[in-house]
Amino acid sequence: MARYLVTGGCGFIGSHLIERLLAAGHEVRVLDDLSTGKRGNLPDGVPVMVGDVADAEAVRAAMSGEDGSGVDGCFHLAAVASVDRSREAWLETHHANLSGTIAVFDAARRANPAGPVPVIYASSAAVYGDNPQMPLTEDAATRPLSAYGADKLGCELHARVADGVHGVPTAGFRFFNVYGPRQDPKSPYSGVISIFAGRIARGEPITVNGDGEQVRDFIFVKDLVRYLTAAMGHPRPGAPVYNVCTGRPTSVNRLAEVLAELSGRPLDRRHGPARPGDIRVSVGDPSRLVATFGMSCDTPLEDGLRQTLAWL
Ligand code: NAD
Ligand code: UD2
Repeated sequence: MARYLVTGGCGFIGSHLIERLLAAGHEVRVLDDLSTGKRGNLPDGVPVMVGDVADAEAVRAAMSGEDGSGVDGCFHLAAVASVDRSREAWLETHHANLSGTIAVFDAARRANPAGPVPVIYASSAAVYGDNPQMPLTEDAATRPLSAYGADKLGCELHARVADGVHGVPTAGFRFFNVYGPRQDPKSPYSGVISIFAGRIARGEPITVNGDGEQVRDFIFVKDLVRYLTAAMGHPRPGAPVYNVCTGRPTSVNRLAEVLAELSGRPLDRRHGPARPGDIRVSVGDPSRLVATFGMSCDTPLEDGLRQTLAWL
């Protein structure tokens, strides 16, 4: 059994990852500033250090632990996970999203007397920006449109430095649109599925931005965390990155219709203006993921949506 640090562990994806790590018998501790995460997302007894991932001292302390026990690896998920927020607070989100990642890589190289420990970190499909290739393979051109996407691309570049210069093994995962239980439906920065699911379940109207024919590749959170844990078991040289996606496109309109059908509620759909800079098509090619880890993201959208609605 191993001991891991999970940054951002009180958040949506982090809490599912921790559930899986604990079920496998691992020991976990968390560094989180509780800006969007909640302690209540985690079972009692998981130690949470409240601190900023961009604070190098806090990250070092979290990796070494109060008793100096160290860790066998780090899952790095802490970030301001919002494109909109990165527009409003450019420098502040940059600290969390890129400086925080460098702080994690830096601490990982000194985390153990035995040598650097692996870091599995969250990147994003936002690194592709407006690249219209469909589906997107990992070697498609990266051209981020947002500070969020630019910082995630920066994380991938620094992962190469971590690996090549400092011997820190890493794996980066370009998450496409993740959904599932515990994605906060009340946050204005939340994903479309949790916003629509919450509103439809309460009998409230939903607002579709633009014509609703933009498409996304929605991935169920419980599928995603299997790759993170698998990657920790098999660190690979060369700072690899992987799309985490299904390869299946779903339009925003279709999503709204399926959610209304599953919840047995009438659909009150209104159209608002298109979101500035909204990406039209974002669908990933999961071939590298499947070939490397031998499993695909197989939860059908309707099953994942049912589980999401049941949680509300
Ligand atoms: P989330 O907001 O639920 O989780 C992020 C966690 O990080 C929260 O617990 C928050 O309190 C914490 N955090 C934020 N800033 C911090 C800081 N400076 N120091 C310490 N902790 C901090 O979001 P999520 O959806 O669970 O995202 C997890 C990761 O996945 C992020 O890196 C995000 O960029 C990435 N990601 C998410 C999606 C998605 O669709 N949800 C898509 C692509 C990438
Ligand atoms: C997602 C991620 C982001 C980044 C990006 C990668 C979330 C919350 N954000 O951004 O972190 O990784 O993917 O490209 O998962 N929409 C509506 N009405 C609403 C809300 C959204 O029509 O009330 C539309 C929105 O305009 C967009 C689509 O739904 O076309 C998806 O929006 P989103 O905010 O869930 O995610 P996205 O793809 O912008």
